[in-house]
Amino acid sequence: MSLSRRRLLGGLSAAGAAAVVGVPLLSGVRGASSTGELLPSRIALPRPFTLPFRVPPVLAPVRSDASGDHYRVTQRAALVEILPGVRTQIWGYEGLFPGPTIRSVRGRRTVVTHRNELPVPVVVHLHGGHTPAGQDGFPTDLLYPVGRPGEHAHMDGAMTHGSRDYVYPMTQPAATLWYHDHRMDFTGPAVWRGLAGFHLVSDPAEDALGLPSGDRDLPIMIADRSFDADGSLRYPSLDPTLTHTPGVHDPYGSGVLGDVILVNGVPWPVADVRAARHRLRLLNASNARRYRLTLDPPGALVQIGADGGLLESPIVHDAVEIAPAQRFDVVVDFGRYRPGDVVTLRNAYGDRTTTPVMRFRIGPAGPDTSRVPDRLAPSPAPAAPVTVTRDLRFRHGKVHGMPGWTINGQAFDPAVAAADPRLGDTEIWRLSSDFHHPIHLHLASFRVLSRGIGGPGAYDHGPKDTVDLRPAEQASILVRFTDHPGRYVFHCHNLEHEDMGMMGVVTVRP
Ligand SMILES: [Cu+2]
Repeated sequence: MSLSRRRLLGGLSAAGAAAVVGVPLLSGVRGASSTGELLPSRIALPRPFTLPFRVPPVLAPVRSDASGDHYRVTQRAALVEILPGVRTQIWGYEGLFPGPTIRSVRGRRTVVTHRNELPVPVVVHLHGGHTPAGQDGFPTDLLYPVGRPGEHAHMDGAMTHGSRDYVYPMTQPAATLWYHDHRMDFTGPAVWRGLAGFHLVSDPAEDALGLPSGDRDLPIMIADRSFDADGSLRYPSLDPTLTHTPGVHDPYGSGVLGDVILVNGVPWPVADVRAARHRLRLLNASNARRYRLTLDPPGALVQIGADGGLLESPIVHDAVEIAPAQRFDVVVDFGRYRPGDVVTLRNAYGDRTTTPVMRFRIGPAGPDTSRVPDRLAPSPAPAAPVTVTRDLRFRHGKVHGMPGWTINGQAFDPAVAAADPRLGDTEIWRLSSDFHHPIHLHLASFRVLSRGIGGPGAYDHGPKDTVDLRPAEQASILVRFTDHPGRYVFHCHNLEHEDMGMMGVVTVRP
């Protein structure tokens, strides 16, 4: 039986079971909120809201001069305490999960020297970066481990040993970006093990808005994970060395869902906050899980930014739906609560352990001069005439004779361009799906023009780099390719789908 039929039957039976036990059916024609299979933990889990929230450390530059800000990051394995009293080996940037946060200022060149002390090659992608092709982390541009040169380069890829610089011009507006591993065939397990961190871009225009800042500007990386009996991160790799055989055991080819919700690497943490406005930079760093985030007691999530930067005007939501890789910058006014109150961030798409996300404990009120102006960013420039319209179908299919995921029936081939826009051109891409596919385009942010026969959805506004396609859905995006010619990728950000073929090359012709 094919994976899709197995998955379809599994999804239907899960939906039926959900109806029987009274769990509300969620969006998606197949009755599930995420495409994937739950991988249960085999170890006792802590009670939610018992562990302290923490913000990843901000990385200090090793040098700042006229050439830009220079950083050094070593990728290595580390033993960390995620579950209380339990040691878990992670792979981390600087041995941390999440990795340290890098802060850039618009227009100031940022150079990050990555050193690979892991046992496998790595590729670093700055997700949302407007980056030259050679610096973008093409999936076969491998950085081999220190002292362990690869015997041969991957067909058609660049190759470096030990360490290399990634040079980012940062000619882009303020935004919440993130960096993560992007090696061909093995991105899912590498990110699951911890290779992900924030990269925040600021600019003077954003600074002048008066948004909550400093210790009231909180990056919030939400990622589900599962743990084995020995405390290790559990993941169903066919090849746990992550060197030869890509892919996961049946039935996880549709996506791996964990049962522990980590926020900045901490299971269901609790944060002490002042009774004042806070900016929450929500990032879904999960492999496959989608969330519908709400506050309990109910409260407004005022969206100010999307993947690629600020909205033109704030949008008030009572819930935010966030697919893998997406970012929503929201402002929450904890000043509406009384000191001593608790406010819980919940996932309406969760089930048992995946419903709670984190909790805020409201402390004393203090002076709060922050504001959320009605105008946040200028309107986007009027679109240039559209030169090409492309149809891209994201579907289950055979990949090298095995069940996998395809774009227009083709599995990823780094040597074949699935799209070849000309530099400067504006295109419309019509994307369609069978299951949930969060579609991410490198290099260029885009606008969602329509979803199905309607306009953009409630969560489609602003500059995006990842659009959340639900089952049997179609969306059109408007994208302009500027500044950088060369070879990039677009792909599903369900990382199991990406590793099993659902990626295409986009070559921007000069
Ligand atoms: Cu997908």
